[in-house]
Amino acid sequence: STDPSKPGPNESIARVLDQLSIINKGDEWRERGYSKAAAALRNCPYPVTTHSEARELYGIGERIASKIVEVIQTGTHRRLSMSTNYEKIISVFSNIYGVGRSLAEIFYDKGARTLHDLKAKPELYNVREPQMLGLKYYDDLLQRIPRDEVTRLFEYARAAAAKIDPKLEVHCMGSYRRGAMSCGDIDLLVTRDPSDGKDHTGMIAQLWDMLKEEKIIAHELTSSDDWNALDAKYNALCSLPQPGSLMRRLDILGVPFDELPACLIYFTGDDHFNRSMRLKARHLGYRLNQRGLYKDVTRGRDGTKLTEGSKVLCKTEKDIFKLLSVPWRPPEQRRC
Ligand code: DCP
Ligand code: MG
Ligand code: MN
Repeated sequence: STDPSKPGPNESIARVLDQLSIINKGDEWRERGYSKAAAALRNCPYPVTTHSEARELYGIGERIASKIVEVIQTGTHRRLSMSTNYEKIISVFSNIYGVGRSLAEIFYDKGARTLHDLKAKPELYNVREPQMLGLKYYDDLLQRIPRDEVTRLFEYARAAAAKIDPKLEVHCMGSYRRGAMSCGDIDLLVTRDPSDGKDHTGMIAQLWDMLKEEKIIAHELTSSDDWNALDAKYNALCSLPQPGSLMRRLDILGVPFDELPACLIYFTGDDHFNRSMRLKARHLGYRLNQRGLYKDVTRGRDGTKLTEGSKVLCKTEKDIFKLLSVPWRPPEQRRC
């Protein structure tokens, strides 16, 4: 099928690379290499079948291209089939939403070996609420979300926002803004231009309540202490209101309007691109984070920050690229 909303033709290879990335957690270079390669494969609209086709993709080097060929030929990779039972179990546990490698190891050390063990005796293994949801929707949450479904969920959020205040802005960020055909979650940014004297205080909480009423948001995971803060942050599980829809992860981030340019860069990613932008800023004596670009930051000899510096006024993402002498890159090209 050529439907762009469906997961791409290299999805199964990308998944094996995801697994390799998880297995290599802690070995930052390998972990990142595999996740970059998985992303490159997901962005490739045609099926990759040979070493040279793999090599042509951005971010895939000699070594990973060979692995990809091996995955294509054997359906899995030697490192995976040889991986010990321990590694397999840790990998299954690490795939539970809200469980990192260290918690997976704790579950193992306490004697859990299967997802069923954790579900059957949550008290024994000290499984908490968010992880219980992760267990309940384990299969759903491992599925990528077709772009078209993200669009529909985004439309619900936009329609709700328009009812709250016509000037309330909702942007769909992350891999979606980068043009991905499928996304790991839905990332929404909420802000409002306060030049008419009104900001979005309290509006994210209203949006949240509306989406709960519409049965889009099914489970709240975490939220900020201050629901009314301009930078309130929420995590939830959501789904389309139609029966049979899969449960998806939703991130909502409120942003003070003056922080929008830096936050657009941050929340668009990808994380490798963000890291390179921050490094570039550092080399030029600036500091870039999700709140803004700062100048005159003084650092000690070991690189630790001595003063915060002062915020540089930026009205758009392009301003920040310009100040950092980085040629403009539209979101679709923000991959390193
Ligand atoms: N981000 C970051 N560093 C992190 C986590 C996130 O810079 N450790 C930024 C870049 C990401 C964006 O936030 O692109 C959204 O985070 P996601 O984890 O949702 O990642 P993506 O949306 O890029 O990919 P996915 O499709 O897997 O959700
Ligand atoms: Mg995302
Ligand atoms: Mn996210």
